[in-house]
Amino acid sequence: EHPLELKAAFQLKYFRRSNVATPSSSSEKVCYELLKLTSRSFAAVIMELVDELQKPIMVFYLVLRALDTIEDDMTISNDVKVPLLKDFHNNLKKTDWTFNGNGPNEKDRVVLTKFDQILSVYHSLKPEYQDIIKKITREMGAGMAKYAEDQDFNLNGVKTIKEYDLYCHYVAGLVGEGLTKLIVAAKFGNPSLKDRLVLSESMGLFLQKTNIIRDYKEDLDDGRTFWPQEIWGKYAKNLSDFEKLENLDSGLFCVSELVLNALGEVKNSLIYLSMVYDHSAFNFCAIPQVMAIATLAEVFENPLVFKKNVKIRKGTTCQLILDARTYKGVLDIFSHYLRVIHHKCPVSDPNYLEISLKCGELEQFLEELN
Ligand code: RWZ
Repeated sequence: EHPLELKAAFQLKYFRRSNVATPSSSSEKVCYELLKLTSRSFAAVIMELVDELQKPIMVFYLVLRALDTIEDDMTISNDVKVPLLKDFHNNLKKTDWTFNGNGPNEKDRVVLTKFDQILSVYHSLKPEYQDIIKKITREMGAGMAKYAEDQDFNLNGVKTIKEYDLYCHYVAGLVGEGLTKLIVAAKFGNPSLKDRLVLSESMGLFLQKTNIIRDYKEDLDDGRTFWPQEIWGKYAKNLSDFEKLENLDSGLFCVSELVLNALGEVKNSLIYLSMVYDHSAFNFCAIPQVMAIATLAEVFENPLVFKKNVKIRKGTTCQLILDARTYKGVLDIFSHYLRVIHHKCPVSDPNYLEISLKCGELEQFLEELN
């Protein structure tokens, strides 16, 4: 038997909201501008959120974006970076903190040079929301500091699947946890979501793992890698071997196993989505998930993964956003792309049996919900 919410959510229709943000102060206006500058896609879904959640989630996003912009900047030495990351949550107690130490080419440096504007909006939020944002910022900053200091991680990347999940927890699972706590505090989701953080963890991990698979080439060119050695080590001696055409088959087998690993998060994500009541919050949560399953189907068996970051088509993205408005629409999207993956998998793939089993299991789970 499935939780009642699954049945209930299935019946609901979600409609897009027609009103837009009406900033009531100059700092709010600056924040909406920063949001648009740093992510057009995130800005669009955040703008559609109900008023109660719009500012908290916007501030949460901008604070994490600021943290991320420090972590990402290789022109900042570790002596400066590590304490900055560890103490970042303490800046939220201030009203005037800004940071001008990013390299001139850091594209999101403006989020830090105008951080006082973000602080002004942060302090206007309900204390409950401020606490959620601060706690996640503290944990993520600590996690980022840990990885910045980890010589082995910076030289060799992620070793085991367990380490892979832990890295994804810090950079994405925690985001899911914070969003869930904000959604539940605003009474727009089932209160038991707060006690089932494994569900929000899967929401974050599904997105992060998909990005990591897709970004192979870009990350390799930047001298980093997040693919876990426990997986790629079965298929190559060095991760860069997959770039060579003669290793294409083993590269694609490796992608299969990574996709199989990511599909492990799907069940929890679908249960999570059934527990989000508010239509705008549902959209906000569902859109990235449907984009992720479409991306997994796109990278699966796709040699271009080793040449560039494979993106889904613009038109596909638009259709996905429209279809993800209902829970049934989301289930149909997942059914479709799982079938695409299932069909693409060649019998010669060493993961063929497990992929078939996983896709079959998920297709059955989806059917039971229908
Ligand atoms: C909706 C419950 C959005 C979970 C994870 C989804 C995304 C990948 C990117 C959680 C600002 C975007 C840059 C947060 C730091 N993780 N993460 C539910 C979710 C935000 C910057 C980018 C991170 C980073």
